[in-house]
Amino acid sequence: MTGNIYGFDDTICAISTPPGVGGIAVARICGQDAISITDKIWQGKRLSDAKSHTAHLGTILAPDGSTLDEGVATVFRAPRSYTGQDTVEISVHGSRWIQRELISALVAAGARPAEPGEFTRRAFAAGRFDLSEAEAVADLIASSSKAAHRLAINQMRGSVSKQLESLRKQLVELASLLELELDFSEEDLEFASRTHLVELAEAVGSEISRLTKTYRTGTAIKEGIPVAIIGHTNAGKSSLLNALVGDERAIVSEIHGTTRDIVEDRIELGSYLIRLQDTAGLRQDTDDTIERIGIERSINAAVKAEIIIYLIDASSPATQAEVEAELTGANTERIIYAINKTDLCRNTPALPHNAQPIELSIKNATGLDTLRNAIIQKIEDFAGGANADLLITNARQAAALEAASNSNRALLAALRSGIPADLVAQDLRETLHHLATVTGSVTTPEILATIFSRFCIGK
Ligand SMILES: Nc1nc2c(ncn2[C@@H]2O[C@H](COP(=O)(O)OP(=O)(O)OP(=O)(O)O)[C@@H](O)[C@H]2O)c(=O)[nH]1
Ligand SMILES: [Mg+2]
Repeated sequence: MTGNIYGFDDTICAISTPPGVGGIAVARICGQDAISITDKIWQGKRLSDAKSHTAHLGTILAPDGSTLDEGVATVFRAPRSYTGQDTVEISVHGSRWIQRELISALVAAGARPAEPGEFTRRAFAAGRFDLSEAEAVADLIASSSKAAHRLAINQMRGSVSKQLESLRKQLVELASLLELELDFSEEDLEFASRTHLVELAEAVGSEISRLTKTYRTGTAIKEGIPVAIIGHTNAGKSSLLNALVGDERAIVSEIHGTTRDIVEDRIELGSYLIRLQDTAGLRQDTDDTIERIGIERSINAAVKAEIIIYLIDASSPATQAEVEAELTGANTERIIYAINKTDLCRNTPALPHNAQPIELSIKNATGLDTLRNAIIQKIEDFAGGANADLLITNARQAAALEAASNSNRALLAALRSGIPADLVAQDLRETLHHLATVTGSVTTPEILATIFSRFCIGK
């Protein structure tokens, strides 16, 4: 690759495996002198003579020339590497000392320690993938559940990019139809009917807003889906959190109003990472200021949660009116009703919409699997389906889509009002510009620096 403002001509090196001791550690060296620099610390087959995609056993020399380790060097020649540049990956024994000395030896031989995300930034600069795909690489590395992993892998393979490319094509078609109208405006000809243009812009607009709306679900899957346990005091909410987490995480007592603050823990359910929240019990008759603040927090948690588990004490059930009042504003499709302490009695209270509660006895550990499955099912209901693999999970992309959506709205208004084509074209260009920032075909060095600084060193 030739030099450019980012200085991609120098050779960088980093340990790409996690910091600390491991069975093996992998150092990555990348840049135009990657192979010759590695040869300086390498005894064995001369890597400069090695073919691309070949692995070689050899000895690695410390900066003072002594033997540091035996290891395997894999050679990737440009352009057939992750970054598109000459790259060597050296696997050594994973001691901290060896890792540190290996980097020192490479630096002494002429490489520079890599900045966070610098390998991926080079790959982006080489056109190996666009920005939304590069961001997915960071998500993939950070993914901690099957669902988050699947989303990231799909984005890395271009699910978002493909969708945007199809939108871009539709807008470009719209632009060319407008051009025609412009060229012949003198003759007062309208080549494409405005109705057709409006239809095109509407289709693009609804797809952009559909994508934008997936951001909430997308981030929930990526960062953990908030599930709040709500209910009256003493219903067994803290007991439920502890049972699902498998640990004595929250204080349990028979005293009403034990929990004052949100207690959160992460669990895996099915393919999803869940942020399970125990909350302060809801009750009217408390004068305790701290408890009232706690109750406000519970209501807030319920509003923000993707799923609410409303827990009822079978021995002292909440009335339907109370339940309805406490769940005002909550999305009814996201509520799971559960009735606890069924070991004491089996009253089934009337619930809003004739909902049937899940019967639990946390004391006897019954009903918990049914509850787990109900949670998974609720998530599948809103996050599953045909579009499950195409969700926006990145704030920068969501903001760009929001901006594209606004420009598209202005475009539609302009088209509908019948104003001249050259004025409409401006809104169209803006929409295209915002879409292009998602994939990075329009970008600035500052944006790139911010994005790639969030990566780990060595990626
Ligand atoms: N019999 C019976 N008792 C239970 C069951 N689950 C919880 N309890 C008891 O009910 C009491 C209240 O449990 P908690 O988990 O502290 O209730 P909570 O809903 O968190 O209460 P607050 O924090 O005050 O809102 C404790 O004494 C528990 O041992 C159950 O399934 N059966
Ligand atoms: Mg509690």
